[in-house]
Amino acid sequence: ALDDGTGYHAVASANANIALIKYWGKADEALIIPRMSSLSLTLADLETTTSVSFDRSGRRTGHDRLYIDDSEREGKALQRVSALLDVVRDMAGMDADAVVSSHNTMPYEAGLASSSSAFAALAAAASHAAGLQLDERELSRLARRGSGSACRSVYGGMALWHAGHDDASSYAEHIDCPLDLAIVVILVSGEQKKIPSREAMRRSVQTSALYDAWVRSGADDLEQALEAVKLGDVARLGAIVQSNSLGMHATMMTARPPVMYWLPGSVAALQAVDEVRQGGLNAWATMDAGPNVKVLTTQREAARVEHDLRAALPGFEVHSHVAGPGVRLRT
Ligand code: 2P0
Repeated sequence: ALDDGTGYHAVASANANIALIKYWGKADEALIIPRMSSLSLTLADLETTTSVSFDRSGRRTGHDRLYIDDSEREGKALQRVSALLDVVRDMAGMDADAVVSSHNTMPYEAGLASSSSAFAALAAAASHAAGLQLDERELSRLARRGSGSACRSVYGGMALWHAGHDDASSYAEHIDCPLDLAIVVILVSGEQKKIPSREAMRRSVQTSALYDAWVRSGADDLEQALEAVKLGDVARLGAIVQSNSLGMHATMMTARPPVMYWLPGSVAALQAVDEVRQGGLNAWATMDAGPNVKVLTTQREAARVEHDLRAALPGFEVHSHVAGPGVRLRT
């Protein structure tokens, strides 16, 4: 932390990650302990940079300030940031208001507004500004308190989030991957979703008759995905990834009331991915809490997959991403 005389300041960057084996549902809502372990790939280009300054000169007012892409935010966004800052203040035994400023550097209007990069960058900047020296596991646990998927963005490339059963045992770690994977994003819509993923997963857990079955098959999917990674078998990995995502969406569609993130363009994109794969390329679809389709492929094939998808889906933006770095402090 840099002490400029009035307070403590740090800046950190993190990249968004896409789950290959999904996290969908909490066992503990307050601590964000998931019902299942998950596996992800952190992506290049989709980056959040966040600065945190604790004001130690004035009296604590109990009000932090938050700026996202230079516009001040209040309400829910500020509440979630302040809640994570409270965890940090508690750990550091400090009581100071903070100013948080966050910039997203996305190469296009992503519609992938990911809390994963945001809370990983916030956890790193805030803990450092508070003078805490956390190791990667501790940082992953802290990021998890802000947003579950953020615990995986601490790491570059592939990460495995162990569900665990309490705060200490629920964290992510890096997984070595012999495959050079890439993700091609098909932008179906950049609009903000009407149902936040937090609410959507709660509804799936509480009301979908398929939920327990999905948790069981998810455990099996993870085991098989890790085996495929170890063997360097991208086709085997891709088939599991695609099926796992569809299973997650089945729990949403069977929730009451249902959660349906799919748009007509999502179905068109899924069909185009099938056609590209039938043309002989590795291309496996996965979807998150929104209408966009992400395609797992290899770095070697990414340009061709991108090209074929653009041809099949005129009017859709298509962008490919290689694996990106883990969280890092800036000076
Ligand atoms: C994932 N998603 O594994 C899953 C797949 C979306 C679909 O994690 O409530 O923002 O903050 O823990 O991490 C998105 O949910 O939710 C997510 P909280 P988060 O990437």
